[in-house]
Amino acid sequence: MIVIHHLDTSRSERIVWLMEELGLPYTLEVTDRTPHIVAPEAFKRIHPLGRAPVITDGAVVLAESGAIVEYIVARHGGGRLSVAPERPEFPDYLYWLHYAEGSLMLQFLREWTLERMLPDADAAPGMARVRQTTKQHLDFIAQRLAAAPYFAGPDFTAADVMMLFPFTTMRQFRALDLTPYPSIRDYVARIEARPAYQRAMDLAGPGRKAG
Ligand SMILES: N[C@@H](CCC(=O)N[C@@H](CS)C(=O)NCC(=O)O)C(=O)O
Repeated sequence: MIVIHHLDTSRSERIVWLMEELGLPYTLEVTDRTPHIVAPEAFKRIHPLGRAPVITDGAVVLAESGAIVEYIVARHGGGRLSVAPERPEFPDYLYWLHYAEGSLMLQFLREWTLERMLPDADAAPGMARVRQTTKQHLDFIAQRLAAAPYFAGPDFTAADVMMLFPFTTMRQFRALDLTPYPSIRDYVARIEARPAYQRAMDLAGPGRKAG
């Protein structure tokens, strides 16, 4: 049985959502953030970096949300919500699944960290370029969602499970104005209507109702 170690208001909601989409059994262990909004030290007993998500699956201890998503889909999902290598959508599937953490979250966190560290961030050298890079990412994503209903193409996949968090729960930490991006707003609304997403948010979203 997979155990999901979930940190309140965090990326680990992705894994709860994935399990709900796949209809797989799991145990959810929820940990609250400290008053400094980080993970408690005890999280390091599960994985040395003390970050969420982490899953255990028998003897397997696995961190990093993208790796966990690929692991679950491949080992327990029978390939559901992934794209087979021979399909034309396979490169897009891989790209967006990895882009979510490898590029987009990195950029959002870079900007957010600078805003928090610098008393007048917009006066700092290089900040205009950071803001411009964020806009470039958002334009790029908006273009993709204007051309396809889901990131990998016609079907909802695990790439969507990776890509949603920056546009939903991440906004609890840092405002993000999506007014100029109707294709992103429509996409978020469509995903938020999914029953499995709603179940996952009830269990592990920022306003979780259970426990
Ligand atoms: N790239 C990693 C990021 C992991 C990460 O930084 N998780 C955050 C939660 S969203 C965390 O555990 N923060 C707690 C802390 O900084 O102490 C992933 O996708 O799993």
